[in-house]
Amino acid sequence: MRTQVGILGAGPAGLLLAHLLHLRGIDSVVLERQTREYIEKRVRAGLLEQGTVDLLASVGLADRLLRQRLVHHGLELLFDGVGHRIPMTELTGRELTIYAQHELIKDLVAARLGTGRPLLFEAPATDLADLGSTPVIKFVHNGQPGELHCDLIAGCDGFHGISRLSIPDGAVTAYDLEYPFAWLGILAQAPPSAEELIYSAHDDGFSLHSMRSPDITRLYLQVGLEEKLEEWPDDRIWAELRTRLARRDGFELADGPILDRGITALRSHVVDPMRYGKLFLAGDSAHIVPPTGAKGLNLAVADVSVLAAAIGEWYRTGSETGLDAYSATCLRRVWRVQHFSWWMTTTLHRIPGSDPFTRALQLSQLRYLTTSSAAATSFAEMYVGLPLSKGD
Ligand code: RFL
Ligand code: PHB
Repeated sequence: MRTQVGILGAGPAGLLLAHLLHLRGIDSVVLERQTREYIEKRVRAGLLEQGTVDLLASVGLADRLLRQRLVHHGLELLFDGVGHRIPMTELTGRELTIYAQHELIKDLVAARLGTGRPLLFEAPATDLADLGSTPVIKFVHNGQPGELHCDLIAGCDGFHGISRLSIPDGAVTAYDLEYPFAWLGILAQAPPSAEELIYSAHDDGFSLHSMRSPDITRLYLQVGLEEKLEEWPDDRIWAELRTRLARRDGFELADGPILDRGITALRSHVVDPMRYGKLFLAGDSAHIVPPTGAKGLNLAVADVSVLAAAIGEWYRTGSETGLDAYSATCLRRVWRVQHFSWWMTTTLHRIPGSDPFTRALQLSQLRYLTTSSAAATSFAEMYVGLPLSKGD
């Protein structure tokens, strides 16, 4: 098989890139390790920046999203039993969208299949070769080994993919930070108990009230790194959520059947540069942020908008300027977002083993954020998302 751009992974990065390239008349093949059913059900992100939504709408991918999304104009920071609203739209002029990642994946898969161009499921890439000259992706499909010859490879295969691992030792620098806690996330058949997101910095640990629709709540609890789902029966989850979301003005957390549950470790990770020869990394394969700032999917979208423009320029004019600038352009945004995600994480979580001084600093920072409009505006600017770079 031969194509112009070989794309590893049918997550948001890979599928959106395929679409943006198609609109530029560039051919691609998308290889996905999992089944279609699996990726269309995988519960993950929920919060999209306005820049992400605007981009999706501008390329015809947001029809269902714009009909079904929930629009938010603020969020609440809860500490010391009191909730403080940050009016995001008032401070920035931008709004936030709640729309489940797996719904977006369904829209992106449908758009790709609608073009008639290849998207192979259960087709894991197993090896990348000749990355400096004429790249080849080795993969398996229907039990048969295959080879995909291409001009360029887009490694959109997430943190556990093979692209990043195919780069020889020493060719890139990896920055990595692991946090001493994890998130237990549930999806519940229950109406949201508040109209907006609530980020709670409770003494017992962080928790987050989010949602997917008027009937479905998404909730998270900070848990220990070693904890297992079996240690968290439903009653314990709800009791802990009630404790951590409690407030002096009274708050009734609606509960209901738990539809999905999972534990995710938190990490920060950056690969620099996001390129090796003809292999370009995008999304989670190049960087991971802890979910506290809700940035991972949005960063993946920002990467591929830059990459699609650079690849388009290369095919159109032969100029490598955009391709050469790809990594540095993306990494400027990535590091800003890394800082924001790390800062939100370390401000809102209980740091195991930390002293009262650390806790006092956290609370002081939260009081500052919720009483100074300058501090709140800076926070809001990052939370709603930086504009996508020009020329995307
Ligand atoms: P993905 O989504 O991981 O997709 C990679 C795809 O590559 C496939 N793959 C392979 N395919 C072929 N051959 C191989 N060898 C392969 N190896 C892997 C995988 O099966 C997969 O389908 O990466 P991508 O596209 O870069 O997208 C990144 C986002 O999925 C991720 O950053 C977000 O989910 C992060 N995230 C959030 N981001 C937000 O912007 N807003 C949020 O509110 C938000 N909340 C979250 C989150 C992530 C979470 N978890 C579970 C990590 C909440 C949580 C709990
Ligand atoms: C979610 O709805 O899944 C979500 C929202 C905000 C976050 C993280 C996850 O910061």
